[in-house]
Amino acid sequence: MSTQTTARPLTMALSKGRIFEETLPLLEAAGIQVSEDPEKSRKLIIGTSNPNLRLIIVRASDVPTYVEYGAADLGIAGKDVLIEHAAHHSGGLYSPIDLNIARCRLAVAVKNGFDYPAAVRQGARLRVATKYVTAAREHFAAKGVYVDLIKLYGSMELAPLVGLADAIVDLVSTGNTLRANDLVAVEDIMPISSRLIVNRAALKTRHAELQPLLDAFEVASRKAVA
Ligand code: PRT
Ligand code: MG
Repeated sequence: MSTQTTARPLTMALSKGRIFEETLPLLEAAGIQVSEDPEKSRKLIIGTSNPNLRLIIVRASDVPTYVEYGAADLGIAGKDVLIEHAAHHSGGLYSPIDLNIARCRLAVAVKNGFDYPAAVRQGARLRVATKYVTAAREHFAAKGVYVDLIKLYGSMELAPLVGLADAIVDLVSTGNTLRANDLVAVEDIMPISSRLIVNRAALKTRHAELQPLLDAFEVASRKAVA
């Protein structure tokens, strides 16, 4: 068997913003510098100091798609994104490492003053707006609470304020967004962090190139938590 590497460098899919920012120190710990800042440059393919590694910049919710189809060999995505992706895809993804970055929690929130426990006790059918329909459906089903889920793509915080929904399921980190909109978190669903994901075929065909990178990420993410 040939030990030669394939012509295409390893390709890692990342989203701009918090995931990119929190991945930079992990890359640096692995001895990898990024050649451009995606917040400033408009480039979607970014080189690194490792000639066998390039980054592609995609929407957070598109990261699993690039990795599943093999257009990227690996990527970093939030558990929230992975849960929603898994509901519609059959699993060409391997998710070996919790990087413990971009941490937050998935929670149920309502307008200040809305008696959520009473609504649940009374068996009222709740209207819940969310981008995270799979996670929300599973949460309320496990509680035996009937909900009508309303799919939104962003700004969930607005829904209870204008009568679109009784509650939202959204990510909360500092809680500032909820407070600014007179909402309160009433139930935690799960803690969220970002995972390294790897294309299953690449894991076999490019194992020798991928393994040192996976090892470096594993070590760096453990240090980040300690
Ligand atoms: O922004 P875009 O529509 O392109 O996609 P995205 O919102 O999915 O991407 P991005 O970059 O905002 O988030 C990427 C990942 O970061 C998510 O998939 C989560 O896993 C993780 N993450 C961590 C968060 C947050 N913390 C977070 N606070 N993602 C979103 N938020 C939002 C939240 O939805 C709410 O609107 O920030 C607001 C609340 O923040 P606080 O600090 O006010 O509580
Ligand atoms: Mg966002």
